[in-house]
Amino acid sequence: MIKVLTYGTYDLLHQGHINLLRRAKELGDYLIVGVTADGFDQARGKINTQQSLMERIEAVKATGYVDEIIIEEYEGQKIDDIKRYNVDIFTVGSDWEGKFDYLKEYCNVVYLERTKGISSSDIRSNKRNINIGLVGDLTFLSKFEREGKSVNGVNIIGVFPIDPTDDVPKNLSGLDVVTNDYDLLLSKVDAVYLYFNPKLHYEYIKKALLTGKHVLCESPITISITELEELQKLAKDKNLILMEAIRTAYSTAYHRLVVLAKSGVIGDIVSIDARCTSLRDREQDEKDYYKAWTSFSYWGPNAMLPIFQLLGTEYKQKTIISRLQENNAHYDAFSSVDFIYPKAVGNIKVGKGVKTEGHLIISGTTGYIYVPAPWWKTDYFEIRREDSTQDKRYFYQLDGEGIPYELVSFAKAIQTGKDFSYISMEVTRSIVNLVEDFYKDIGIIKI
Ligand code: C2G
Repeated sequence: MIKVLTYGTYDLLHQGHINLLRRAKELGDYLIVGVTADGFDQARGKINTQQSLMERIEAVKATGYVDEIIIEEYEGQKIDDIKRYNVDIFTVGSDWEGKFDYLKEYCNVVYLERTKGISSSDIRSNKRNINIGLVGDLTFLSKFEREGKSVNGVNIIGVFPIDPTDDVPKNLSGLDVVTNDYDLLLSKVDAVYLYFNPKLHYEYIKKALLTGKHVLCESPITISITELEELQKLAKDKNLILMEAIRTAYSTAYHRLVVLAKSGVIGDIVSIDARCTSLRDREQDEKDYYKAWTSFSYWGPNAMLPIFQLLGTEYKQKTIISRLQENNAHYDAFSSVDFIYPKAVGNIKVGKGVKTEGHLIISGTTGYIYVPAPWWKTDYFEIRREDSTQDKRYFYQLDGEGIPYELVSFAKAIQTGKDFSYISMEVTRSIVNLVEDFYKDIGIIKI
């Protein structure tokens, strides 16, 4: 009996896949198909598969050509599978020509001609194809474009440098629409991404929503709850998406850490310590109207994220302590916030005028999670215990800083009208609440 083996994602199964499976089966007597697991697809850069693994398996089964289905989960598995299942022929489409010649050591390798003119990517991008315009600080937007352009079906087509004196970096100057006219940008896109001084967010978001455009906005969305509620209502009334952007929430390692911690691996969570600092020229910060984040508004949302996501937003008490810049009552060079919960505490330390270790430590009753600096863009964390032989390390592929996943969620939300955000409404509200207190100087201890 000749055993044939092939692999694939088989997202939105189409004629190309069906032809391949039919011809693969014709090569022998028994066809085994390895369907790629989501985690492995993500690791190899396929991040916006539309269907779940089960849906894809069902579709492959339904072709009727397949005798056995296995799941592909790790790099190098093909060699193991060929040996394990006594495979005679490995086959794959001609788009992989030459790539699997190393398997010839174990079995025959056949590249079957790929069906022209059809692909999952085409089907996906016909479905969505969302044109996005970037607005704000070009240094960051340049990075956003580099990471975000890999996302299938999302086209970053324009940029509006909010500060007219900014030089447009190379990768942005090549976009279709480079303009100092916000209205013009809005007229050319389906959605905007905003990254600039949060004090100015409100008017830009409102204008975008009023012109029927979806908005992805860097956190904090606004600096007042009233404004947040007004904008959320406006978005809802107009069937538009208004989504908060904190890329850490979308990075694989951070997301896994949150679900692990919630599942009780370190017992009850008793304390969370999150620190984020980045030294910056303070004078520049104060002058820079469009980029004038305070330490609190710049780092606060990111640092509060694990506290609100793991301990909830119902804290009993909070204390904000800010060390202010001399002669400037509004610029905090450093802030520390304590949150007191019924059975736990959270502390953040943030600063642009101070440097400290940027770690995240989540302490529980049976152990703690340690994420080394810079935890907000880590690919790695550890679970540590009293008995250090029980320590465990977790490594993940870092796909940029989470921007591609954030964009995929945004695009899915636009497409389906459903909420795909990794950040709950309560967390968004609580962040704005704190930022509002900060800007309005409510209950802040100044030093
Ligand atoms: N295919 C084809 N014609 C198309 C599209 C795809 O013949 N128009 C083939 C591919 O060459 C592959 C199979 O269908 O053999 C599944 O395609 P995908 O779902 O895109 O999976 P792919 O990423 O190519 O997976 O490591 C090898 C991979 O597992 C193959």
